[in-house]
Amino acid sequence: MPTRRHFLAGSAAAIGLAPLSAAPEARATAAPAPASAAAGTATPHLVVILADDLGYGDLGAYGQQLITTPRIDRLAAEGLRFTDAYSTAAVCAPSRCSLLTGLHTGHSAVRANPNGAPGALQAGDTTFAEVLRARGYRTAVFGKWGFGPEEGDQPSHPNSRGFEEFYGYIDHGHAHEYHPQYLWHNGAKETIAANANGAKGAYAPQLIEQRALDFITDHAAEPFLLFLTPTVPHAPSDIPDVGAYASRTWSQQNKGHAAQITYFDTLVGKVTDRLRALGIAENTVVLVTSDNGPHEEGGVNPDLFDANGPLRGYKRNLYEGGVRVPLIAWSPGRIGAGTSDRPTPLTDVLPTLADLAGAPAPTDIDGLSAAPLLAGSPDTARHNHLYWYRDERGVTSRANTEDGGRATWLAEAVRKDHWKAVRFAPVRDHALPDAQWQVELYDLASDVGERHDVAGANPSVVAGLVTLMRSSWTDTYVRKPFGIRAQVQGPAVPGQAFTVTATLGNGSAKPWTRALLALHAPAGWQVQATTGTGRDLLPAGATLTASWRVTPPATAAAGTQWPLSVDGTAQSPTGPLRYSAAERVSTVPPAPVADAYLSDLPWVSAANGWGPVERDRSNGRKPAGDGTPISFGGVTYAKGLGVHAPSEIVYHLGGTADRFTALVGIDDFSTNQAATGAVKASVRGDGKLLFSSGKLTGAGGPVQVDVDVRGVRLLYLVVEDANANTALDHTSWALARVTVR
Ligand SMILES: [Ca+2]
Ligand SMILES: [Ca+2]
Ligand SMILES: [Ca+2]
Repeated sequence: MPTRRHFLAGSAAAIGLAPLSAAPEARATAAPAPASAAAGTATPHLVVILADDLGYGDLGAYGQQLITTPRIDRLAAEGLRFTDAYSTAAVCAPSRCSLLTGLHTGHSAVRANPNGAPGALQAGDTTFAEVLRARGYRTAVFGKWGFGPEEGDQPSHPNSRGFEEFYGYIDHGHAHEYHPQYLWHNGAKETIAANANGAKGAYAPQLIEQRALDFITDHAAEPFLLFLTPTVPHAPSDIPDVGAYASRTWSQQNKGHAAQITYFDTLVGKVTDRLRALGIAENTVVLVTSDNGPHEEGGVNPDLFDANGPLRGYKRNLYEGGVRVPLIAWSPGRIGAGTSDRPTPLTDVLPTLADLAGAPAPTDIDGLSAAPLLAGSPDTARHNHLYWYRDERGVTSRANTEDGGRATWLAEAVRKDHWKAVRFAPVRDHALPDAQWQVELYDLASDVGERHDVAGANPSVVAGLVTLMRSSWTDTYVRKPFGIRAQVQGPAVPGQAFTVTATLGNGSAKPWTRALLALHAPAGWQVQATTGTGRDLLPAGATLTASWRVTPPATAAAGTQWPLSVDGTAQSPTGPLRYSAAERVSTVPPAPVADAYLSDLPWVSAANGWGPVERDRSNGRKPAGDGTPISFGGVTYAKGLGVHAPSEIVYHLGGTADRFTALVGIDDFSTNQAATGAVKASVRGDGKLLFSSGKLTGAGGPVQVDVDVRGVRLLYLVVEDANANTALDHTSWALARVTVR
């Protein structure tokens, strides 16, 4: 169905709408910042700087002897240094998902690095940017995003997840290039000419740094969130100049690695220098941390630098060295100097930022606010326990040695007080009975290096921690509605109504008042609410749902995408809120005025299970335009549509057509490979079933379609799998054609 569901906060999505055709009125509905947040000196600027693979022992403030990090060391001396901070995973993608959403790896959407398909944030994920945007924060992420797909305008893109501005890498693998051919700016690729043809003319961390510093300057007068995620010191150890390390006797990789860490330190210093130069440092909170433990990739030797300090393990291990990370909270006007040993996972970042900003946060997250601790209060909530889950295919030698050769095994860990349990499953199945897992227990109070497994002497402690592992992991974690979610029942037929539905969810802990939903459509479109759109009181956990009938004028341009936006506003105990969902609807193309093959007409929408729908050829493989001629039993057809289950193509007939005819079946492209393909084809008119093929197979041959479509406005050609196996479901609608009276 041409139905799109988005879930996002703030007017961030307005950026994604930029290339749309004329509809300036709707574009102008981008949410203004709520007045109280925009004006407030009480509302701090927020900066989160995330290093990539920076180990617990990589900073001078955490004991580093060989690499100099004077700027961060100074922040650590002036601010709050955490000795027991943790990433929620030992590799990039799951760690970053948890940081953004406040869910640990037993609940989060992305629990592993990409393996085949990229991990993606979901429409129901609420990031800290979405939370802050609702209170009027200007939001940006610069650097590595790390969640696919590598496309603009999709739910896992930063612009769809609350960040108004993005510059950097969408894709996890692309982020391994320090001299990329392009970086993304919002929804578009920006070519980096200096790196064309393998040249190393522009160092990406420096391009990213410049955007970040510009963002601070541009938004110094309003509350902002800057999420800065440079790719250093991740492998490879590329850097234009190894600086002070040139004279060392180390390998070039180790020199480059040390220089990357010092570069990160300099970057943090430039950020704080900029904040001071603008006079806003006192009212800014800066967090500096890392996504996982130190790596040993690309020839880097973490042991040379004692990159994990006193801890056991590296990136990829659930032992402390893989997940315990530096964390420094600095704010000259708000945070006193000190050290905290509170076990603090990075899931706490979302609720902490929300607390600092006076923004409601979802109650169904795993993080707890550490804002009272930053303010010096002893009354900061503590976690009952911390949980980690690992499902990785990647392996490196030191990490594998520390894991006793189990680096690719499914693993879990729990820390409760001074106890730490780690367990490994010999089969990649979380449901494996507890007795088959290999479990270890360490007493961090006396053995922070996890060298003495005391599981045998403490069976009841082990049993208790294993119970916590079991209860912490959920296959699919169902979220409570938070913020706004909209659904458009398109397409839009000029002169006819379609339905838009939106829900505002108060997933926070406190009641909201004066909750209101408002739909904004292009000028000249009629919008008629068919339900109430407001509630005086929206209690914690409650939702407000509204529907509208929206009618484009009969003169609306055909075949055009139009923006729609829904605003959900309310008053929270800490101030006004505005959540916005940006949607699009397409007006249908013109109806046919003469007999035509469908492959010669523009469609309304086309969904397909394997690459795009092909015109006048079979589906072929995944790329566009690679299909062989449409063919059944050796007979070829010059006209038609090549698809692969599951597929749905929608055409606008506008009530002008008479008959639809086609020959539908499993294409020879499939049959010539194997007898696996089996599908069911159907034709619907305005939602009414007009034709159903029964099971189609290569051996059974194609079926003739000949249906009366008089009065039908929207024609749906649907192909579904029919044997619980979508392999080789290449299906063709040969000679698909409408006749017009
Ligand atoms: Ca990393
Ligand atoms: Ca193809
Ligand atoms: Ca099938």
